[in-house]
Amino acid sequence: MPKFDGLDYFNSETLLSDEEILIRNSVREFVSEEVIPIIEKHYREGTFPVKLIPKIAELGLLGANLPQKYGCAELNNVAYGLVLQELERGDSGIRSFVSVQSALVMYPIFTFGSEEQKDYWLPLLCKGEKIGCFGLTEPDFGSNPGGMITKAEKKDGGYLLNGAKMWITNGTLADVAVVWAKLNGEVNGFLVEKGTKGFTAPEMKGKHSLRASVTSELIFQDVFVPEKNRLPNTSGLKSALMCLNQARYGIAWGVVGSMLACYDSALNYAKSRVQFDKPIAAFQITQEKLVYMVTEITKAQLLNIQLGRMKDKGTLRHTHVSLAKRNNCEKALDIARVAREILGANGILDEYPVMRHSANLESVKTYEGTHEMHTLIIGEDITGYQAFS
Ligand code: TGC
Ligand code: FAD
Repeated sequence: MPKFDGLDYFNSETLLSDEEILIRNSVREFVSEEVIPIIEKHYREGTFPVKLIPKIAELGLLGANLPQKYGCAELNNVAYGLVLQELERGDSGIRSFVSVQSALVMYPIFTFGSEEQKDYWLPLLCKGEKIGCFGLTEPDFGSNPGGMITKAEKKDGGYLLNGAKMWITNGTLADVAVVWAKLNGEVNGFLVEKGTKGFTAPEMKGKHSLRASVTSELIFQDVFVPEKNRLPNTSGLKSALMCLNQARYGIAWGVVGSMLACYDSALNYAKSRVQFDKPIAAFQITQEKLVYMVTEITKAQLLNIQLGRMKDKGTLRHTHVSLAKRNNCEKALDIARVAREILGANGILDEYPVMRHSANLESVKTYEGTHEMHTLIIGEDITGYQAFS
């Protein structure tokens, strides 16, 4: 396979430190050598490549922006973003796995957990010895998680959990689920361990998107959760939404990886495919499509670096993350579709990564807040009018 050099039309590398470039390049190499050769087979078979988990952990990619105290790499947020960008060049399912483990399981334990919970879970999750999932969405409450009906009732020594979650990434694989449920009407976070009586996590089948990722239901029937497994520092729905900011941040970076994969495929194809005695790259309409891709990739790269620097400085607001997630997902999906056009009929084959990225991006544009929800979140921020209820 030819070496992947990425695209850097505006020399955005000059905005990165040597360490950030080194980290990006080592993940890029890992993806070229270990992910791309196997991913189509997993996608076709609808399986997640679990054998990559120890390698991902060994590279320090799980909870990579969390403290070294727990065994994590303690990267800054730009380096963390670059990791996710490179992983998603391989497949959104691989980035999703890492996003969920890092942003939606390790982050809430780190932020809302007790010292005992942090000391026990974070090192195991960082080493990939335990896998986690995040249960917020329910069959009847997707964009509006505040309406959730999953309920916790106080009992001696703990809580009784009843309800169901749906569309949960890593659910069936997970040793521990971060579950959001209402206790006396207020949303709280709980750690529900695999094997707990009354708790099941059947895998959902029939996906045309994110096929190399496990998506599950979580079902709770009188599940007893001991007091030590409640996240003590959560305060209402806002705590769950804080976790979403971390994951949305990772998605804003990740989808640039999909854009790069699609652009690279389309450019190479356009230069080598001859019609009417010319490479199709020599036709103006093809050039317009390639220029569109380069423009949107460049804008997203610059947006992400500023987003990351703001996150590191502590000046990032959740509405900034919404803007980046919304824009980058939409542009990534547009780029995937345009790349498919350039490849003509070949674009639908799994010999090329384009259709897989395109199908994946339908989920990525939907999860972690749909395009419409992010429009309304930003709309409220700039007008002061809340328009989603
Ligand atoms: P609302 O009244 O607006 O807000 C309640 C409180 O929370 C504050 N807030 C946030 N805080 C931090 N981060 C955010 N993103 C926040 N958004 C809101 C807000 O200021 C308020 O604070 P306070 O102090 O005034 O109490 O709440 P609402 O119930 O009206 O809902 C707001 C809405 C619709 C924006 C929110 O529910 C939402 O974002 N909905 C989208 C749902 C979503 O994104 N679900 C994602 C599920 S997880 C997932 O998809 C994982 S995919 C993983 C993978 O595989 O990669
Ligand atoms: P709905 O909320 O029913 O929305 C349907 C449509 O209506 C959308 O277009 C939406 O934008 C629009 N809509 C809704 N309300 C409004 C409004 N007020 N104004 C305008 N339009 C509106 N969730 C988790 O908790 N954990 C996970 O790990 C997880 N992983 C996922 C993995 C995959 C592959 C997928 C596809 C989803 C995953 N999700 C997960 C769920 C995801 O977060 C939800 O699908 C998402 O939040 C949207 O909810 P919904 O699908 O129920 O759509």
